[in-house]
Amino acid sequence: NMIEEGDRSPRIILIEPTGSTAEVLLYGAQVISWKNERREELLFRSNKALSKPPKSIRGGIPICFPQFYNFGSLEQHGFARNRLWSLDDSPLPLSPANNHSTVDLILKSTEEDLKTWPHRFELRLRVSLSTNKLTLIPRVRNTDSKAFSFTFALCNYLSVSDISEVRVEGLETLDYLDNLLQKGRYTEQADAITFDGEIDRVYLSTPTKIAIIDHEKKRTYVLRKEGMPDAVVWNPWDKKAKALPDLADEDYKTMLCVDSAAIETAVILKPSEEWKGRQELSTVSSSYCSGQ
Ligand code: TA6
Repeated sequence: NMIEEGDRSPRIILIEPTGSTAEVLLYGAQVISWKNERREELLFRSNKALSKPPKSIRGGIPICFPQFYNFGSLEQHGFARNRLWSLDDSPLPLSPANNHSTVDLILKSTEEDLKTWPHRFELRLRVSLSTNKLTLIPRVRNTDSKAFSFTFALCNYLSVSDISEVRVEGLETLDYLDNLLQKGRYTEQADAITFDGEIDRVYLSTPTKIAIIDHEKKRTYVLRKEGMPDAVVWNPWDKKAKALPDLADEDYKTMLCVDSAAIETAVILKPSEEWKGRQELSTVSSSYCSGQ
C-alpha cells in the first residue's frame, strides 16, 4: 500500500471530452478543483490552506459527517473530511456515458472512530463530471446492529469575482437558523440574498434549485439537490476571515459557501438501511439564465 495514513496527495483527476476537469483527494473525499473547458477554476480554494493533515483544505467541497456544527464531543463538522478514504470496489452501476469521468470513494468506521461516535457505517461518495456539470452522490449505510442518526453537508466553496456583486435566488421567504444570532428561527424577507457583511445561516426546507448569480463574471451556478433539504449560506467577511488561520484576509471577497445539507432534521437509519443524497452543480451564462 503506497498510501500513507494521513497523506493528502493521492488524488483522482476526472477529465471529460470538452476538457473540463475535477480533482478529488482521497483525503476527505474532498473535491478540490473543478475547471470548465476554458480551464477556469469554479471552486474557491484558499492559497493559505494548511498543507498538512489533520485539518482539511479550506476550499473545494469538504464533506460534513456525521454532524454539521460542533455538538457534543465530536469535532466540528464531523471526522469524515479528516480521514483517508479508499476507492470503492462495490459502487452503484454506472451508465457507459459516465464511465471515464466518475470516481467512487468509501469511508468505513474504524475502531478509533467508534470511540467518539459509536456507530458502524459505510459512507460513500460518487463524483461524476460531465459538460458544465459536477454531480456528487453521497450515501450512508448503517452497518451496525442499532439505529443511528446523523446530520450531513456538502460544503460548496464557490469561486466568485466579487461577493458584493453576487445574488442568490431560491431562498427568499424561507425560514432559517442564524449562527450569528440567538437560537431560533428567522424568516428571510429579501427578494434575493445579497452580501454586505458576515453571513452564517441554515435555510430550511429549500426548493431543490438554488441559483448563485455572479454578475461580474456573467456566470450563474445552479445548485440542484435531493435528500438534503437545507442549505447553508456562509461568508466570513473581513473580521472572521482575519481570524481564520487558513484564509487570507481578502479571500472572503472571492468565495461563497452554499451547502447542500440535512441539518434541522437528522437522518435516522435503522440497521442495514441506506440514505442517499444527490447534488448537481452546473454553470450557465447569466444571459441564458435571466428570465427563467
Ligand atoms: O456555517 C458554516 C460554518 O459552520 C461556519 O460557522 C464556519 O465556521 C464554517 O462552517 C467553517 O467551518 P470550519 O470547521 O471548516 O472552519
